[in-house]
Amino acid sequence: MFGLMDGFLKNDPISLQKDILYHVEYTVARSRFSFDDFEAYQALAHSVRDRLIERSHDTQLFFKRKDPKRVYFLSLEFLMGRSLSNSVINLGIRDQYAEALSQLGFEFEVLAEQEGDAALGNGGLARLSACQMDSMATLDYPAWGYGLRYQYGLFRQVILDGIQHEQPDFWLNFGNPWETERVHVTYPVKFYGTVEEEILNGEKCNVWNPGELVEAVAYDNPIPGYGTRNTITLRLWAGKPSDQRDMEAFNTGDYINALVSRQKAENISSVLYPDDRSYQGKELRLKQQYFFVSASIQDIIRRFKDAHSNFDEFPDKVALQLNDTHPSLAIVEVMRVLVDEEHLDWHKAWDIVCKLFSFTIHAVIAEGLEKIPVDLLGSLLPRHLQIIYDINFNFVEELKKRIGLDYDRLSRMSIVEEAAVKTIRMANLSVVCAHTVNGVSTVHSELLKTKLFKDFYELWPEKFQCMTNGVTQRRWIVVSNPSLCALLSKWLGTEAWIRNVDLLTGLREYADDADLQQEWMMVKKVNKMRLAEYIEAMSGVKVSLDAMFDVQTKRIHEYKRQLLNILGIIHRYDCIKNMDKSQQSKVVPRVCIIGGKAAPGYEVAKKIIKLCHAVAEKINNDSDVGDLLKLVFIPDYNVSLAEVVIPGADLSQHLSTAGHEASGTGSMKFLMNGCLLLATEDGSTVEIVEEIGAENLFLFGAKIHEVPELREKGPAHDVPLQCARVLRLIRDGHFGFQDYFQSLCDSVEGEDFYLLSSDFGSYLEAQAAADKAFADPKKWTKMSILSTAGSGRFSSDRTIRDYAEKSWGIEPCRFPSEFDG
Ligand code: 9GP
Repeated sequence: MFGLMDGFLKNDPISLQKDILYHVEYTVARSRFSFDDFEAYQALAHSVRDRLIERSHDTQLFFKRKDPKRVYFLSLEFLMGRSLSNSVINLGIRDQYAEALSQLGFEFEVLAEQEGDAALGNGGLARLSACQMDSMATLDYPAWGYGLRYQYGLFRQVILDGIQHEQPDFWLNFGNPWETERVHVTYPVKFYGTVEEEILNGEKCNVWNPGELVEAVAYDNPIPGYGTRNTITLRLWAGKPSDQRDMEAFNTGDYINALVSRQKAENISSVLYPDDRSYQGKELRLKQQYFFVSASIQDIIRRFKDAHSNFDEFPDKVALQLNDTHPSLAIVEVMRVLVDEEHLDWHKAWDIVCKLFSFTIHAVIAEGLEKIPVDLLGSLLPRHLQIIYDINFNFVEELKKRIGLDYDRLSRMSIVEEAAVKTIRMANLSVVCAHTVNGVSTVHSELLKTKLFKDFYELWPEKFQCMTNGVTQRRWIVVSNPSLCALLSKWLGTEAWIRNVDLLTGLREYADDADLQQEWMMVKKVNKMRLAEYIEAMSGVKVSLDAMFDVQTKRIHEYKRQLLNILGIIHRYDCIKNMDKSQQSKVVPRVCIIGGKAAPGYEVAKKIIKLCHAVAEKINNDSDVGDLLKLVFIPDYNVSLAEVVIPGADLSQHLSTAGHEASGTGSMKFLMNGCLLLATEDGSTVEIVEEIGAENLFLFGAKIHEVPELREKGPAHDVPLQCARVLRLIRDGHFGFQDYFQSLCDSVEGEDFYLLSSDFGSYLEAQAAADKAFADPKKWTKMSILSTAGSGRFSSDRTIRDYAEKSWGIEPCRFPSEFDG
């Protein structure tokens, strides 16, 4: 007799085969006697999804029964990448699937390559959200992710003649087998209109009569934990027209316009904004923010009300995490619902709201903080503007009592900025309301206290916390580097590190072991081969596996200083050209790999990409240089490419001008994969140094406290000779496009805001130290082993535990282990 808790689906290879063929026939609707790789992938994905859904149902029912406090992670961006490999690994059934497929004549890896990336985010913040979802599921936390289901994710980067062009990412064109559309989970979201004061049951209240109504429909994406049956949900909202409004238009005979307005509703969730640093003042962006916030809050309140009737219990059952300021309208929305719809007294509502929110900021500089013009907010969300004014009024009154009439400080701290264009400071709103304000590295958390939110820190020091970022070892070792995964389990004698990454420190005692070193180098070689094959297929450039693979992959930004890297490459090229044969024979060969997208309107970043291509063209075709130096740009860098690039890197560069990178999480992925870092003492590097020791990486450049003074010196400071020579080569047209690149050179020889010229000397020294270490394979391999061994602190498991304990106040809620499997 079948028991309800037995699990419907079996995971032996025969059952898996049956399920795959079932989906070929009935879901993909192809004959089970004839289907190609893509169709096989689709069927495979659906069979995996069935298993995820089963677990997700069990998890939700279990949560419902236990009714724990839940955390709701609100983020406008999630950079999930591919789901197949990650899912089957977390479900613990990868080998069974591989066997099932091979009997059907398919290879798991080949089918996995058929999957496109879900790129619903720009960069660091978005990929961090994805890692954190994996950790929340694995650590059994009762969590939900909420975001937007963009129809077009981050643009595809196409390079033509070295210039970046942006093309739409039609990621849903071939369907998305992972999601489930919940046609019955929809909420109306209001926009525009007016607010009227009305008397309801003898009480004055504000009634918002919207001018536009859009329906939010839920799409659920299961996120399986590793080594647990718990599978949580990432719920993404898409816009669809509200039947109510459409009917009015249809009834008045305005058929065409009614259909056009359908289109308008879908536009809300159609496109991801592709700039990772600035979103100022765009109406559609604000609409997107409110749309996802409103639907999420309605969903959260509905779930709460299913089991509770008293809002005093709300903070005992709900923690809301604001991933940067993008979802901070949630603060205002909860206030609106509690006051206007649930008719709670203002002060009581505010008291509840202040216990709900934890706020993490990912920016470093004040200019990067989001501000919304009052006119825009007032027109789109008139009731919200009133509420913000009321929150601000109460806050400023309270503040006056605490600090007196210090008008400068009052105006700096006010949520409303009275400038030429009056704006709402979303970061101030978040800090005022949140019970915790988190930085993403120790350095960043200090900057928040001493610079960005100094006034607030002095007022509420207890609110400020550090939650050093982390990445998930499931994706960044187990999925992307299976050879390293096997080696780690062998030498540690256990796979337990996949859930408890601190166990990696156990490698330290073998760092000098000749056998481990030998195996370690073999693993690196296998991964370099995979990367070299990709490079050749993509660019036609053949690279030598004996060369050091030196990688800088991340968004292109002036502060991340890809330009410094390119100037360094030109210097290396120039040196090689001026050497005789015997000197050349001592050069450590390098393959320099750069990849990343520039925001579409960011002209300087696009010029840097062009310069990279121009330099690559010259170097790669120079027979004097041969295998001693190659430069390749990897177009359209995304999560699935990162899974190939990171394991194959020997060295990775993190060159941000000190004080500009909040954390940086790429470095953590490279570190886990035994890649040595060449970096400034910025963001998370400072903590990496604490874990692995300064002797195991290559540090260079000005320190954070030195930057202001160097900038003071300004344009007058001397450009070092080596740097000047490199710039002269560019200016003289050595790499073509002479006029086009002048402004890049001017920026270094002029203001040099990002300190390329002043850091150039120490950058070259760090590069020379890296060459020297690479020439000694034993030393290099030991450093590499110690890098992986010291990477445990940078797991998102640690980050999420920190949040759960110090900020959200939630406990694990694990589906009973007797049903694991
Ligand atoms: O620039 C930060 C990066 O340093 C950090 O690692 C990441 C995650 O905290 O967030 C980045 N910020 C953004 O992606 C957008 O502000």
